[in-house]
Amino acid sequence: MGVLNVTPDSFYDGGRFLDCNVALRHAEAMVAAGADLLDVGGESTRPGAEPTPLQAEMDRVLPVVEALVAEFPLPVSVDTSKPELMRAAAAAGAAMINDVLALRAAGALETAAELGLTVCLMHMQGEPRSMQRNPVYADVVREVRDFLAGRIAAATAAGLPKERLLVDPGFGFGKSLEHNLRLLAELPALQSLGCPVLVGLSRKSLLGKLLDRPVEERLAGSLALALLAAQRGAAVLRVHDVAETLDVLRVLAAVEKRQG
Ligand code: PT1
Repeated sequence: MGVLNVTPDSFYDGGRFLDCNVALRHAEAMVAAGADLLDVGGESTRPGAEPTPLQAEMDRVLPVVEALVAEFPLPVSVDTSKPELMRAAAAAGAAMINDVLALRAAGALETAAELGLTVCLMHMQGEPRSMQRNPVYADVVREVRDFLAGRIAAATAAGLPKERLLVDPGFGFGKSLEHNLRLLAELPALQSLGCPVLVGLSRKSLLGKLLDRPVEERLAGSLALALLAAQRGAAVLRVHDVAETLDVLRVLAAVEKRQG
């Protein structure tokens, strides 16, 4: 899953693809590199980010979704928590909703069920503005798994078939370095939920903390995390660096094919 942010304030590519044509050229490069899916976001959810008003998010995202759907044969995902944008994105041809709030916003569950799209349900403790202040868990793996099980139950009760759901532990969303590393080490524990696991680790601050490197210098670390996640059963990797990540996955597949 290639990340396409049309925001002024995203942590890595903020402001780079605000212009719809620039966004489309970047999408083209990710598709040429082998992306299977593109994730369009118009509201930054990085730590400390301020909420984006609905109209601004719609104005950023919808023209890009329309152009992507017209130009590329691959599914387009929209990274949003707002039911109004979910509805408009579906009308524009989006195939998937990527919701960091896991359909907890008012009306989101009903809207997603009605639209019949694929949905990614993500775990977050707190809200972006303040989630990194002091994240606390007794058992992070069990709490994230139990939360996701609850959201799967809520979604299926609302009429979303389980076959259309993905789950995501939400790396960096209300988690310390220790919490993020435990979740990655124990990622196979999420397999029991019975939905494909999506992970977003690309260039995040856990690598800043681990390696003491700025966001521009986290590619090698991101590739290591992508490999570790894939080996632990992640089905979808949400990444900025599609070509490099696919090289890693090809190497992994070549070795796994020969394993007894
Ligand atoms: C994610 C994700 C996302 N991440 C899904 N959607 C972001 N499903 C946006 C940092 O610590 O992991 N899964 N949509 C980006 N959010 C963050 C969070 C960016 C933390 C940076 C950090 O640096």
